[in-house]
Amino acid sequence: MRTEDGRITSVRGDKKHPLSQGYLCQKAARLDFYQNHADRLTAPLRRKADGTYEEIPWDTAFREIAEKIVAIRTAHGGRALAYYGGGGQGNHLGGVYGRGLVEAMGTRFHYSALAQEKTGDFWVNGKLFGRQTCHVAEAVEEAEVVVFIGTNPWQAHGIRNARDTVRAIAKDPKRTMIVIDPKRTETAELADIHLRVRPGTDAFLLTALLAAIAQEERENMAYLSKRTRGYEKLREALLDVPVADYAARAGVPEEDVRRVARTIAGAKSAAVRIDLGLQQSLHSTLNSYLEKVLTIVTGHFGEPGGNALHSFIMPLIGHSDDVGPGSKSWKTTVTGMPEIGKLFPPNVLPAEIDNDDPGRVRALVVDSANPALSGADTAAWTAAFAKLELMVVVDVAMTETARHAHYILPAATQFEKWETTFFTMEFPTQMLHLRRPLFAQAANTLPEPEIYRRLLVAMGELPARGFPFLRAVARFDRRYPRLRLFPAAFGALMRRNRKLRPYAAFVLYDTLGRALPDGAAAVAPLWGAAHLYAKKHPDAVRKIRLSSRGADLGEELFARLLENRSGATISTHTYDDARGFIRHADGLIHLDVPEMLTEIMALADEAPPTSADYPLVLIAGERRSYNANTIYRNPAWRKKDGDGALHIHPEDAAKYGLADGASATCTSSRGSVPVRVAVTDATLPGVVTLPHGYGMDYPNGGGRVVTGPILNLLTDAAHCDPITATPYHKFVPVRVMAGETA
Ligand SMILES: Nc1nc2c(c(=O)[nH]1)N[C@H]1C(S)=C(S)[C@@H](COP(=O)(O)OP(=O)(O)OC[C@H]3O[C@@H](n4cnc5c(=O)[nH]c(N)nc54)[C@H](O)[C@@H]3O)O[C@H]1N2
Ligand SMILES: Nc1nc2c(c(=O)[nH]1)N[C@H]1C(S)=C(S)[C@@H](COP(=O)(O)OP(=O)(O)OC[C@H]3O[C@@H](n4cnc5c(=O)[nH]c(N)nc54)[C@H](O)[C@@H]3O)O[C@H]1N2
Ligand SMILES: [Mo]
Repeated sequence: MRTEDGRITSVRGDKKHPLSQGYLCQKAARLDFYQNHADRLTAPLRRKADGTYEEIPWDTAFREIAEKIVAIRTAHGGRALAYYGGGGQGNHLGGVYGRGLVEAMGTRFHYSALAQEKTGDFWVNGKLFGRQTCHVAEAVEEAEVVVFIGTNPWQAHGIRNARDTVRAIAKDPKRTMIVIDPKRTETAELADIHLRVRPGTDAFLLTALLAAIAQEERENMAYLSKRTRGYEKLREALLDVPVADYAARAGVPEEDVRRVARTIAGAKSAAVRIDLGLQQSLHSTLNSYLEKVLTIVTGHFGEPGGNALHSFIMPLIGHSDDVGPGSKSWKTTVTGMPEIGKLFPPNVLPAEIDNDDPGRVRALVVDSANPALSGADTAAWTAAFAKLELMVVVDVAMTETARHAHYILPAATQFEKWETTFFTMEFPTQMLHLRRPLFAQAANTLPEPEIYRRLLVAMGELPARGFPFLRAVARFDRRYPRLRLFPAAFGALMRRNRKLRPYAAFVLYDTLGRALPDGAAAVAPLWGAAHLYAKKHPDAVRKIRLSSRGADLGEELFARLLENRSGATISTHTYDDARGFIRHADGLIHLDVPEMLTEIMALADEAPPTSADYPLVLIAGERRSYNANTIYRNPAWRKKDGDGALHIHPEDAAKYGLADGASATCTSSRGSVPVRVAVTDATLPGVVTLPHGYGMDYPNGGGRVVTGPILNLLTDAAHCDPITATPYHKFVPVRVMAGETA
């Protein structure tokens, strides 16, 4: 990046970056719109009775918030407190410290955006592989056959160097790219086979694919008997499936289903990459099961060029046992939703707050999230926020969510502090990038580690003076690295003081952190993570050309991370390692998941969802060239699609009297939003689409102007997956009418 007077004047890819090798996605090129804009927060704010805000000193903010949290915890217990977010796209380091606040609040109610998309995936992983932390990578760079289901990497960039990678598959005559998507996306246009599935019918399509494989006896039986358990019952169910009917239900020709089944089964290697089109639609959790079973029954899972379990240096998720006797897991009080991967689903939070149950959620801390816009049912969120006894928002910007908070704490931006992301989900080679600050912290902002440390001190959870002895040991170690006294001293303190254990990150930050060069204190928890990682995967870590043995290996890995400004590889695994990541005691993949089998059998009697009032299906929230969740607030960052047009098929446009470029109103059972119409046959008849990441308001001509659809005015939180409460954002029944009135 080039900078001038606090501005980012140009952004280019870094050729030395081990993963991107200089590739840049369209969002990153315009980062100055994130760093500099009119809504940046520059001082702690407290809400006044009239709803406006006054600036207050940090110490006042910490004292008052701490008092209120402790009072609610004392009066009602930890179940009255909830935490939302903690690290967003590109800023995961603060989340490590946010977990400390969750502990201090005495709650397990950690809500996260991840739990409105990926908890079905985590739940299935728990069943198949033994732990919800078992997470699947996909070798799209090497696979002979690549299947993209419900994802558009061209725009969303969920795979590495997405456009180059997709183009490379398309160009290679020996490789096959299969795209399953209702829309003719940029990715689908490059596909060898595009199955234009009807929205919400992937469960039928995937079941038909598996049934075709089973009925034509194309499973890899040798693989199944060696690596899995429990296929027999699933097979019996599949043998009964009418492939032609299910294909018709999905709107896909039966020959195409059979051809894809044969292509995957006959491939030397095949990898499946999925995302929201599958996860935020009908049968979300079942879909996550079926797409994994596809590469398992064909014997590609865990084999070169297929999907494989990977390691995490800093796990993004935890494991939650099923709720029951002996389990520590919680269910939500009113809606009864269990935690999955140690996370709770945003979809139920408004209902958990907005009720008169004595056990309701009364206090909420939000960090790096904007649920007022990103959560299903915006109106429900607004009502719920008003009911809270305490709401605190930690953000860099004055967001739609922040505007409801009692206290707003301004964080330094991702370019004013050390940062990183723990989206380390590659296989076989993993990397991590610790990013250094480019600018000094703006005005009266603080980085999250400091925000949480001071809050925990104010709550009486951490000593105000820190850990002077351990700090001295850390300084001493830096002068005499050979002695290395810090690990033992740190270990002794943590063993002696049980109360400190949930706060290990803060202890490291205060001690080792202060001894690190270049103000890198916030990355100190990675020292611990590097040690644990090196201990667990010594061979994989040594393959990145590190030579130490024993505890020195973790030290060397941490040093490598600190030194490499462009990011560093941290491990190279083998496929044998990946098989070892399965956590069932027998080392096998357990295909027999009763809940999934029941849902598969029930498909036979499922009537297609139709609605006379709302004849169109809205895919509410696609990724396009100019959306970036709700992160860029200034609409000037967009070079096109300024108001996030509604895509509609020419047949429907004619039917409803909508001309290209016209104003219209899109209405669901929950609400209406004004839209601009774009007529295109990239979408299917009966299906309209709107982008996610619009609807923010921003100062303009003295007032605040909303740009594009406030999408979640249309979505209904109750319209969700039964196991995970993941919203069906990609299947919202609507009608569209000309003109701007509802
Ligand atoms: N440009 C941009 N990139 C982003 C983001 C952003 O805001 N902007 N956000 C990031 C985030 S948080 C995420 S989670 C990822 C999401 O990344 P993706 O999931 O890849 O993005 P989407 O466009 O939401 O959905 C993917 C595709 O699902 C298809 N789809 C819709 N309904 C169905 C269905 O019923 N079946 C099938 N098979 N497909 C369906 C859509 O047509 C769309 O092409 O993107 C990340 N990248
Ligand atoms: N209808 C519909 N709704 C959707 C989706 C959809 O496709 N359709 N997609 C869903 C998906 S997949 C996701 S992931 C969610 C995303 O929704 P959210 O989880 O709410 O996250 P973002 O919109 O990314 O908002 C991130 C916030 O972090 C703030 N921020 C940026 N940098 C920092 C920092 O360094 N520190 C702090 N403290 N804050 C910072 C930004 O200002 C912004 O307010 O939206 C979901 N909502
Ligand atoms: Mo997401």
